[in-house]
Amino acid sequence: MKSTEEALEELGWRAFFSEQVSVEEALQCRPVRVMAVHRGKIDVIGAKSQHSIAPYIPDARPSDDHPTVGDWLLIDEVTLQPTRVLRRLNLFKRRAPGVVRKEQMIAANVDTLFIVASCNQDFSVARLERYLVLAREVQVNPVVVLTKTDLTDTPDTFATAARSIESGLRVETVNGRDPASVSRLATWCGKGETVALLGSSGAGKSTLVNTLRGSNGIATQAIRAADGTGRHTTTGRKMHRLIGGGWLLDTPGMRELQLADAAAGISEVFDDILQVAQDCRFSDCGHESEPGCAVRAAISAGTLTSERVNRWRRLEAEDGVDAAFLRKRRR
Ligand SMILES: Nc1nc2c(ncn2[C@@H]2O[C@H](COP(=O)(O)OP(=O)(O)OP(=O)(O)O)[C@@H](O)[C@H]2O)c(=O)[nH]1
Ligand SMILES: [Mg+2]
Ligand SMILES: [Zn+2]
Repeated sequence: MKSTEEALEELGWRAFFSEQVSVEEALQCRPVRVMAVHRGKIDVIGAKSQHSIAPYIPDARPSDDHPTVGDWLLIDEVTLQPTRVLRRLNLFKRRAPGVVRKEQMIAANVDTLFIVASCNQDFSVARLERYLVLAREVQVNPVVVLTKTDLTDTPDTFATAARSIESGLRVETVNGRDPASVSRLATWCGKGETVALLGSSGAGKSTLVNTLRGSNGIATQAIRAADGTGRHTTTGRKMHRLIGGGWLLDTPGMRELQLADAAAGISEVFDDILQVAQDCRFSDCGHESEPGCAVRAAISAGTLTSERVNRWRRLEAEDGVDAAFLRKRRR
């Protein structure tokens, strides 16, 4: 029979988490991992049990202390009530859509992020860049997965565009419905590994999960919406176990990913521009009409494209507004 430790490791348990649990705590509580979050209930799995429990932690504040999918929780052995969320390896968040500036947790304790996009008119470098910023911000290994290669004659055009975002970026092209084609993604889905899938609605996230699991258990979009934007087929976030022992975290497609506090991620993804900008004559150069602007010079010389520079400025501006707002609120 499997030991408790082995069973936990298959769920993604590792020293980073066990080191947070004191001896006394271990006597009264057991660790469980959050598999799904519903309204008023969360599904958790431990070494020897699974439960549906209330998600509320007494006195948890700020709201980040409440559990999200992928989290490790300690629950009371007797009452099964959660006592605390263990410190996270990482946490994916976004700015909640709408006027109110609120952050929304997407997933925690992720080893690899599959950024899923399809090889068709929905493909957008700007959108991939946003997801990549998110991955770099929380220091999770990103893999761009381009689906629907069977529906295009030129999958390489899409792959080349994606690779140009960042040198060394891992980009895989697949037919998401073909097991042989998606099998190379298994590299990231080994025992105890957690992979989160993010991307627009209709990109093929749930299809990938189904094919990797070898089942059609998850509902996927039946008919493609005529306007190409897609309806949301998946509505909740949920972890799915693979035969190989990995965990896939399926999420609903987002119409728009609004970054929250992503300055570090932006600098990493757009490092090429920042390098050039160091040579601008003024350290606070706005790269508009200032004399001695190295960024504009690079655009003229063809070493940077104005499209990429514009996308960078848009993200910087968005993030700047956000950061200023947060500073004000904290004060
Ligand atoms: N031909 C082809 N169709 C695909 C491929 N991947 C996904 N599809 C189809 O595209 C549609 C959308 O796929 P889903 O897996 O539901 O997309 P999703 O990303 O989970 O969408 P949401 O749950 O709404 O966020 C479905 O009809 C799939 O069958 C692919 O590689 N090739
Ligand atoms: Mg889906
Ligand atoms: Zn400049």
